[in-house]
Amino acid sequence: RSPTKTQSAGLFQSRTVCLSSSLPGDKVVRSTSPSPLALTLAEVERKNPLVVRGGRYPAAQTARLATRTAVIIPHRSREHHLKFLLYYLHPFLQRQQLNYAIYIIHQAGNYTFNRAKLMNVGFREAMREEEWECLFFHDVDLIPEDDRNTYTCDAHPKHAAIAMDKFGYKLPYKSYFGGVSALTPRHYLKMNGFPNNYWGWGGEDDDIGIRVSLGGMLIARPALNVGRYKMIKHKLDRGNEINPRRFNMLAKTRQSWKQDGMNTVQYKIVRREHLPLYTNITVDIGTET
Ligand code: BGN
Repeated sequence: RSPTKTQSAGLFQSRTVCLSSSLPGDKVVRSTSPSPLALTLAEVERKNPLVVRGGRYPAAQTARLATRTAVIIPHRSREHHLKFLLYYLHPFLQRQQLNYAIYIIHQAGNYTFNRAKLMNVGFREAMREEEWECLFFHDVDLIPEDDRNTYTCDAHPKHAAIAMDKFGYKLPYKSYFGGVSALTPRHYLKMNGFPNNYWGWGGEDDDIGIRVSLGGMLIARPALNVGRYKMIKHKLDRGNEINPRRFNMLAKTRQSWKQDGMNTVQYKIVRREHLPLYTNITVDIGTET
């Protein structure tokens, strides 16, 4: 198959689409499907008849050869974004003939959001279900634009979201490791997973980037014209306020990474649901200590 551009640009092209329905000044979208405000999960299900319970695609024809990739998506109160991501991601992953599953790691309660800790939960809970070869740690609001951006792992941890529209399709800074990254279980354990103590917005992705090098690894990246993503516009969420401690914490990663990460993560699973389009794991990750 020759690689092609995905259709993901279509939804956003040539008009301003404000996907957060609560924002004032929403433009009414008249043309083409899907209409951002009308898209339903049932519609996404209808378009993906080969996806089975838990949001899995067994890639039957090539099952023995296909890479087994788990996509881990931390989430809270972004149902609208999730719907769009699933709309694009399922067909995208199927075109790549992967043996995949999508895991939504839902933070229970109202305490400040903790993206990196939710990733640690996702890693452990996904690996409990299957021996995944590659894990994609994926923000809910990023839509891949190019089919050549394969959701498989490299010899080193891969930073996939290197060209986001909001940063003018280039890296905002050289060591940036946010948005979407891909690690094998071996990579993940080598760097003791992700930090558990970043509550609120900012810094955790920089910490993860530092851990990659502390774990003796490099950062792999796709080409700039391949690692392209559209970000669904939104405001800073309530419950995900900017973390004022992030500068101090980042200065100490070198001292703290071995005592904080996969070897210390604590949580309680509230619910595990194998829904038609994804596995939903609701988790109580506690609060800041
Ligand atoms: C950086 C943030 C990242 C964020 C990117 C892109 C910090 C730590 C202080 C040096 N890092 O500034 O977390 O992903 O911007 O928005 O705030």
